[in-house]
Amino acid sequence: MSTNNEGSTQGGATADSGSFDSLMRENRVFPPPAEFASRAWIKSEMEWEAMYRRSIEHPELFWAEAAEELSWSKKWDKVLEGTFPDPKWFTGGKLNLCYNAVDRHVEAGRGDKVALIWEGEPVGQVVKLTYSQLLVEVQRFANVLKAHGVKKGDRVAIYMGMTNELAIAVLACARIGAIHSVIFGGFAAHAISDRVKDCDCRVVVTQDMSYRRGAPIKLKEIVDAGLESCPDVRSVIVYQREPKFETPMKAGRDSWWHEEAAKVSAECPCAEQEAEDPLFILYTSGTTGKPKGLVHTTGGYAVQTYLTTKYVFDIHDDDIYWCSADIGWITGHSYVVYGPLQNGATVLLYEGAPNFPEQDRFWQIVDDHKVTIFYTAPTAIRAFIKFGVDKVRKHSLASLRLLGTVGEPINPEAWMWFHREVGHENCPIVDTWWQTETGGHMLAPIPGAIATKPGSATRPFFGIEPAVLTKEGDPVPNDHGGLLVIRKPWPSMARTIWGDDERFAQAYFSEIPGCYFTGDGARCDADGYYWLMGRVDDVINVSGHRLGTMEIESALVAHPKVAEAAVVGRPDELKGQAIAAFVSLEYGLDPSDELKQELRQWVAKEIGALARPDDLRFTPILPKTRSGKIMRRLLRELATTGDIKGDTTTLEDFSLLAKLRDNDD
Ligand code: 6R9
Repeated sequence: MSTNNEGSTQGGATADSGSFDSLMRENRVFPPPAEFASRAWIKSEMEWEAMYRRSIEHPELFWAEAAEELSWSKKWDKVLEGTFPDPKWFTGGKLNLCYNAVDRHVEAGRGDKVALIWEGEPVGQVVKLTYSQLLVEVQRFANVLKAHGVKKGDRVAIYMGMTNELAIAVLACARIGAIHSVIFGGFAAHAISDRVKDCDCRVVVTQDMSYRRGAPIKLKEIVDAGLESCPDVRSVIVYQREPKFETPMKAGRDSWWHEEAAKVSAECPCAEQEAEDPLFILYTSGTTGKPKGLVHTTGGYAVQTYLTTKYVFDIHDDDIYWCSADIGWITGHSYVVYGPLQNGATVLLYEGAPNFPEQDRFWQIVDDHKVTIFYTAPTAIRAFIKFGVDKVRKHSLASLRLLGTVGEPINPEAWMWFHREVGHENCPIVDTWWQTETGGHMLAPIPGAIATKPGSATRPFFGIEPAVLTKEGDPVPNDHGGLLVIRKPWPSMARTIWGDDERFAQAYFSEIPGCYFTGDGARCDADGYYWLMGRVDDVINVSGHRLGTMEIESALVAHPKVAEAAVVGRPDELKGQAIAAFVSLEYGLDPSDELKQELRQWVAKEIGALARPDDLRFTPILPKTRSGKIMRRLLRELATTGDIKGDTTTLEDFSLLAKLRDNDD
């Protein structure tokens, strides 16, 4: 394990716990519907087998053929050079990803096709942009960035809500070779300043506000608070989402997007990028307190996001594609923006919450826009189940032909509900396993070819060689749990952590020599299907969002009244995992309900509402081993079951056990 905390695994998915074997086995199998398969890119398991085998035996040929479906201004010399931790893909090749996502469709005469459909949260606010219109907007904004001094290789932070302009800002960066660093709009001011400083952004793009459950989220004001400690930021460009709100603007630093765009030309050539030039940085939680800025490069990322979108979503020209993830996460980067637009798809973006103004908002959107492909998170599905079946049954949903899930393991009940109530038993469900680090899908069924099993991410994508191993690196027999690793480099893998090659090598390639270590536990069944079992490190997954327990602990101990804190995940029916915090206060301070609320709120303010602890308990001291390590296993057990029955022999202070039990609320 990458952490030295005793018993630090989350969710019990360890290679040696034996707990896998007690899990119920899921035996249902759903073959691809015949009609779906008949018009799919890949029509049978036999066809898939042959392609998969070839992709593993001749990866360079396979990926070169995929790359040829995109536009390169100079062809690569070599498909793959080197290996973990530092492989290079398509070296010598030159391309521009914005050109591939936008221009080439216009040049091919498809400029009138709708590229983006934006649905605002207030009902009735819809803006559609064709590929030609998108091209104009992207060029204008690229010129705005240039006018603000942004050059190739510069980092641009983007903190926005779900708007067409967010996609435009991302594409404009790609167009001029600037490296975007999108910060999820739910993060707090502190998280913004950390990220802006870590990769030294001088320009920030934001918007005045965004709607969430009817309430305005004043994004610009959050940016202002974050930038108080970032004096190097010289320009803040603000998209005006809602003119009716007053937005504070700082003279000399802030400007309005629409005013700046009116001053520049609508033509901006694409910068020629080397295949290995960085495209973006995206921060994600790891096992330490500091989020990692994962760096993705251009060529390999373009190819794999293009190809996975084509085959896993079986995307065709007449599809209306909706991925409900925010662009602020990797899913939004790869499967709202780059993957579908490179395929020339029509992409729907929704600004707001699934339950606003009513709990059937998503289904209303599906029917209104005749969505054909719908990709969402298991946590959303579990919320829909809770809303009651009448909400979904009110709508036709007849346009849907494919469903997808991502972000966390899906429980078979939720899978079956999605299949029955949303898919009407004739839409394949693609459960896609992948990570910020992998850039694109790694395990996922090809829907016309691979039968699905509820709860399994099924088989590897082409060119991907997964394995389930013990901590020592030995293969684990079928149907036994172990650590999920990837044996060979793939094109869309992250290349490093911004400014810290060593941490990158250490975090992902030192655990099991020669392999990429995913941080996930899994088992593989006799049919070669993978079943994900959750994280095996100190990362917890709350509603499909990754959070490091150490990050939350650091936020807690930053509070003047907190002496020490430990955070663990516990199972939660709706969110997958919930956050349980154990806090010991500075000497002489008394616990109180007010303080409990204050600390929960403090974390929300420091990191963002998604990190607010669900439970917070005070304890005089934290349970530690004799060597001083926090016994998270005990805390997890306590948070999950309310008691401690497991092994406590290494506990340093046994009198603490009684106190911990007493404190159980
Ligand atoms: C794309 C994304 C990655 C972690 C990953 C795993 C979990 C994602 C999953 C899944 C089971 C799936 N995860 N997809 N677990 N089945 N289909 O979510 O990236 O935010 O980096 O999270 O999410 O634990 O390691 P990211």
